Amino acid sequence: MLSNIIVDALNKQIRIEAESSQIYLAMACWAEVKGLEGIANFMFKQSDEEREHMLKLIKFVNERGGHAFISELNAPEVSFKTFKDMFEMLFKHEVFVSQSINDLVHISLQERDYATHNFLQWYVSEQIEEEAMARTILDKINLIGDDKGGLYLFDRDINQLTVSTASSENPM
Ligand code: OFO
Repeated sequence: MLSNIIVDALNKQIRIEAESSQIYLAMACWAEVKGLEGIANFMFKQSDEEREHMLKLIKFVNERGGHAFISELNAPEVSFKTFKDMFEMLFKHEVFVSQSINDLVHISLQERDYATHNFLQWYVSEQIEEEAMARTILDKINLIGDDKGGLYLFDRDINQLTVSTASSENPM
């Protein structure tokens, strides 16, 4: 059985994951209308992943005697100056999410809720990988600079970059 403090904290994270999904969906749409097909597909996939993160939390809360709360969401940014700005925003957002997961882990320890603490370890590893991926992408973008040919190749190759490949090998 989850304490009220844990349920509230997990519900806060459910909202953050839902907002993450919307943020990446908005990025996908921006990229798609700019003709950046590869980046758009990558963002659509990211958005789906965030929804999965949200659903995993929802199931956990409901199955352990809590009630997952589906709330209103903050509207995401829908346009960006450059694709570099967009990926910088993605990176900052992932750092923010990691901080939020850390806070959640801290609360689970304070509450002596070791089952929730154990459940959250998946999110801890996931955030390490997501931050690593965002960093890898930013490094690539900095290498490209203003080179149009570089952007073409980046847009083509970003599809191959997944969370798991970013932290192990480098396919780009
Ligand atoms: Fe849910 O991992 Fe990104 O935000």
